[in-house]
Amino acid sequence: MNKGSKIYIAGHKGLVGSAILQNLISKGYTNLITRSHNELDLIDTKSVAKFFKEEKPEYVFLAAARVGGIIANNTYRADFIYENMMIQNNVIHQSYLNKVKKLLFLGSTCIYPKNCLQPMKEDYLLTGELEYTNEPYAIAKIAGIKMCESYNLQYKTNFISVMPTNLYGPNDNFDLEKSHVLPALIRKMHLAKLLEEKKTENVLEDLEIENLKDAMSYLQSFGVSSESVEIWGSGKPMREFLWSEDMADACVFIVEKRDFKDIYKVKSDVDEVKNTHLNIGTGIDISIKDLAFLIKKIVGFKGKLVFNSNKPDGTMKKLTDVSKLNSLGWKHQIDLELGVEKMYKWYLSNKELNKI
Ligand code: GFB
Repeated sequence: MNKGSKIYIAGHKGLVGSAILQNLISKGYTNLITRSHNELDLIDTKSVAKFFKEEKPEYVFLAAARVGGIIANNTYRADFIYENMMIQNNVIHQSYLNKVKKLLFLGSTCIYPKNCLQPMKEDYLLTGELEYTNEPYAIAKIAGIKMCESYNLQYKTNFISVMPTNLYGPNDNFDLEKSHVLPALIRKMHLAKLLEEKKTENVLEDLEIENLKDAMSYLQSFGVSSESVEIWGSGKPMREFLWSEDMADACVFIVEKRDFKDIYKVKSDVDEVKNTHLNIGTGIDISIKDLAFLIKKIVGFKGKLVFNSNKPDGTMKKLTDVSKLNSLGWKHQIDLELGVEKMYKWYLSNKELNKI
């Protein structure tokens, strides 16, 4: 990939896509193509085919996906499987037809079995039952890995699948119902702190609700008050978190410097080729309870944390084995405490972007 190569970033407004775009700009890449959802609906096969035929990108970062936290995955099960399968089928197949030199497909570590051996090595894919709450999303992402793998084997393409652990960072989704745990807890504790400090004007502004009564009943439905914040589940699940800009750095590093054959070495023609994807993470995890107390400290909320076991825990532990990634020459930079501080600062200066 050279600085003038034509590079398409699918999903450039999302958490990882926006970080990949910024990373490429900062490294001096000049020929970057993006399309908003309104300009190009990636679910629409004909529009995607037309776009690839006209633009002929040389490199593709496939960061467009329907994503969300545990409740969103469990509630919109049909949307998660349909939209993700359509997006990846369209973009991967058109990348093959239009001779894209290298494609990076982004998945998620929820592809691994619910009771997977820990830390999770790439080879543990499809060795057990999946976690129920995100099974449709995981099946779609597994199909994406298998599609890249199969195209590489049959058509000699250079499509690489990377499986990031739980990500957080600028442009994250802070919706209290649909978001992932880290942005949700930052926002909940921030709102509780505002209530604690009796700054009701700021609460209304944050929620974009005019009437205080409506705002209070909305917050109550999420267990947010001046005295306490509700944490879903038991607090016992362990999660690993990676700063999205680190993730973007890993993605650009891989596309710049590594090929499919570096990540997976085919030994002979009769070799069974599988598990050719690459984990991306820090290799360090934390319990949801400890994460909640860390966020509480950074946000400065003084009240109580209440654990609600009527909400799902999801997978109890999903820690990535990052030895393959480290052996390729990449390691994360931002540790969790610094990341949460950066994330809270980003939230405070970008609140107008957050919708309830
Ligand atoms: O981040 P999260 O929604 O996703 O939840 P998953 C992680 C853990 O945090 C779960 C707990 O045990 C939640 O019950 N949690 C506590 C909360 N309070 C909250 C809260 O206010 N909001 C949220 N969202 N969680 C998703 C998958 O799983 O992670 C996707 O569903 C994907 O498929 C993604 O893999 C990265 O880590 O459980």
